[in-house]
This record gives sequence, structure tokens and C-alpha cells, in this order.
Amino acid sequence: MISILKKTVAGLSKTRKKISAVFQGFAGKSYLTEVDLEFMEESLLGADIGWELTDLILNELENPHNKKLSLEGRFRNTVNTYLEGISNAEPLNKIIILVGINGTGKTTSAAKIAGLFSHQGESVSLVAADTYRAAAVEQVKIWADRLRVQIIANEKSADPAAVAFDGVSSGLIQQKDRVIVDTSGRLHTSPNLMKELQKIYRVTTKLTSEVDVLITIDANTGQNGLQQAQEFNRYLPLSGVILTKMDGTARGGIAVQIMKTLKLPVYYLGVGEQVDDLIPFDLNHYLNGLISNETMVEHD
Ligand SMILES: Nc1nc2c(ncn2[C@@H]2O[C@H](COP(=O)(O)OP(=O)(O)OP(=O)(O)O)[C@@H](O)[C@H]2O)c(=O)[nH]1
Ligand SMILES: [Mg+2]
Repeated sequence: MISILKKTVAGLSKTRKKISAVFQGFAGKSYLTEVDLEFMEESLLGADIGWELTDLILNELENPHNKKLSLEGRFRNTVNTYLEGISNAEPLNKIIILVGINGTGKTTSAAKIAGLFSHQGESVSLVAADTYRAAAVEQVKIWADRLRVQIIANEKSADPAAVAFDGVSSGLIQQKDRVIVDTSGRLHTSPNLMKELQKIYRVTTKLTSEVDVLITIDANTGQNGLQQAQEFNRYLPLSGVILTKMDGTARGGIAVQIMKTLKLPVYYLGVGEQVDDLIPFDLNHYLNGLISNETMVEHD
């Protein structure tokens, strides 16, 4: 199996392109000139790492005080300090509810997470609580068949909270290790739909306190994704983020801004449409993915 580090590096290839080229160009230097710094600034901002961290990184790299450490080492240290206490995620609870706006990758991520846990030997069920889109239950069914995990659905019900309640209670009775609830896409600007999500959360937490809510954010949406998560968090307590479609964007630096601004960990990165295209987030691997060239991890 391909290692998580290799997958992270591959999944971040578009974001890495510029940043890693800048670092390669500085090989052997211990501090940067004005022109070097401009290159670096452009590449970091272009990757959506954000102004605040970009300034911190530039200040660190232009300062010749710490010549013993490589530029890469100083880059890593600056990001690590910036995200201290935020980037380490708690292990996920038994019940995982996926929320987010339309098309951000909830259903695909639900299936991918089911695949990950089931691969680790856990018994998993998928709950199809998207009662809005006609094809939504069918989509979960196809994944469940492919993954050979149980699906709990009720095509006759128009009440997603009822489906979630039935699905989670059935999973608990069957002593499943993990129950993953897929919900329909909704805009945070629609109070009724957000209240419905609160209801899904409320009925689920009546059954057990072991519940986590993850929001899927499409990495291509940049700052907009930050706002989506902030708004969802006003309605129900988010445990963390799944940053999807990282494979299609050069702006994967948004992961850092999400963690810093929302004070929420990124749990997973989605790096493709296949079931194993989901990587547990690891800050060190992620930073490798930003600055290294692919050959540097070939022997991992
Ligand atoms: N390239 C890429 N495509 C992805 C990723 N995650 C999801 N997709 C694709 O994005 C599209 C939407 O994914 P879904 O999982 O259906 O999104 P959703 O949030 O469940 O959509 P709604 O239920 O309609 O709100 C599909 O074509 C997925 O294959 C990813 O990490 N990378
Ligand atoms: Mg869906």
C-alpha cells in the first residue's frame, strides 16, 4: 500500500508546484534576499496560506539569526508554532455525521471514511439520511455494496432526522464500531435547513454522546469555505473538517487558514474520487507535501 506521506505529497501536487520550486531554487542559502522573499511571498499567498502566516514565514526566513537550521526547517517550525495546540485531532467518536454545502463531497467522504475504518477491521454502517435528492440513497447503496458495509436507509421517509435516529439506534443495537451518517447538502443561509440539521444532531445525541460532526469543505472555494464552516458552527458544534478536492487545486494552503481561524482540526484530505483517495491529515506530512519534490519521498 502506498504510504500516507506519499499520498499526501501526490495529492498536494498542484499546491506544491510553486512553493517547492521556490525552495529548490534557494538550495544552499541560509537566508533570503529581497527578490527571493518576493518569490516566496507570491508563492505562499498564491497557495492561500494567508497573509498572517506568510508574514511570519518571511520574517523568519529573512532573519539571518538562525543559520544553523535549513530554510525548510525554519518554515516548518514557523507553521508548527502558528498552529500549536490546534492541528492535533482527537480520535473520532463512534458516530460521525457529515455536513456541508451541496456538492462538497459529503457522500463520497462518508464512503471513504467507511472504507478506511472497515479496512482497519471495524464493523461499519452507513446511514443514508439525505432524503432530498432522489439519487442520494442509491449513491450510498452503491458505495456500501462496493465496500461491503451495511447501509441503513428508508426511501419512504422524508424526514432526515427520523432516518438518522433509526440508523444510529440500529447501529448501536448491533454494536457497530462506527456509524457514518450522510446528510443532504444545504446552504448555511437557509435557516430551515440548518434547523433540520440541528434536529439530526439533537436526536442522535439523545442516543449517545459519542458523536462527532465533520464538515466537508471543497478546497477550491478558498475563503468562502472558511465562512461556510463558521456559519455551520453557529448551528451545531463541528468537531473538525474534511478538506475535499485537494487534488484539483493549487490553493491547498487553505488547510492552515481553516485550522487557525476556526480553531478546528482538519481530519482528512480528499485527494480524488476513488474510495482510497482520503488521507488522514498529518501536519508534518502536509508540510512535506508543500515543500518537497516528489523524488525526496521516493524511498519512504
Ligand atoms: N477530485 C475529487 N473529486 C471529489 C473529491 N471528493 C468528492 N469528489 C467528487 O465531487 C462530486 C460531489 O461529491 P459528493 O460526495 O456527491 O458530494 P455531496 O456533498 O455528497 O453532494 P450533495 O449530496 O449533492 O450535497 C462527485 O463527483 C465526487 O466524485 C475529491 O477529494 N477529489
Ligand atoms: Mg451527497
